[in-house]
Amino acid sequence: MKFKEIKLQQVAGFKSQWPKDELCEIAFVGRSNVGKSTFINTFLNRKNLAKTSSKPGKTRTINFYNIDNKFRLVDLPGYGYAKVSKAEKDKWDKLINEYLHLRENLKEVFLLVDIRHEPTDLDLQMYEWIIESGFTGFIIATKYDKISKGNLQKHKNQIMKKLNIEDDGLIFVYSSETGHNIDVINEQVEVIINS
Ligand SMILES: Nc1nc2c(ncn2[C@@H]2O[C@H](COP(=O)(O)OP(=O)(O)OP(=O)(O)O)[C@@H](O)[C@H]2O)c(=O)[nH]1
Ligand SMILES: [Mg+2]
Repeated sequence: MKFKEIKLQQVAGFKSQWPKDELCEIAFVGRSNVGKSTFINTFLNRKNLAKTSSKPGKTRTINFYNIDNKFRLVDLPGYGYAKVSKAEKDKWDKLINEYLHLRENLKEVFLLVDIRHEPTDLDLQMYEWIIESGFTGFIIATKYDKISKGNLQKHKNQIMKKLNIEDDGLIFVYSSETGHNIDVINEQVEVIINS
């Protein structure tokens, strides 16, 4: 699937700011700094569309990217960032949870995890919610360029074990540096929006 017109349609700090049309949406969730915003940039082949940072806690609003008026990709704040005030953390958690629980346009949710690390309890909690809510349970394991290829299975196993995943076809190993698997994810997204 090729993309022509991509725009940041809406930045929402409140529910009242969510787009009101009926386009379907695919959301990306995960810990702060896992690479959600970077994924959106590389996936859409637009370098600085979504703001990214080497420091966690960059995305603080819900950002809706409109693709050819056909569907939207949704970038959310991350969770699990320890060095942020309780008030700020509560605000982000509310934004994330409200969106995930109430958004009728939401068609699929991808959970991003850093391939180097064992998923956290918060990741597990999020993944269980994703499955219970009837979403497929796709995982994007980011930063593949940071491990040696020989260790791939070990890292995949670590993710599968922690998140109780049996089908490793649900895991897309990914790198924004090399674009590894970007075409496969593109095809999957196309299937989702046409389903
Ligand atoms: N090497 C490498 N770095 C990556 C990859 N994906 C993201 N990064 C880096 O990880 C850092 C965090 O990326 P972001 O996209 O801002 O992460 P985020 O999940 O949006 O973070 P929050 O907005 O804070 O929740 C940045 O320095 C990115 O360049 C990847 O696949 N490989
Ligand atoms: Mg971000």
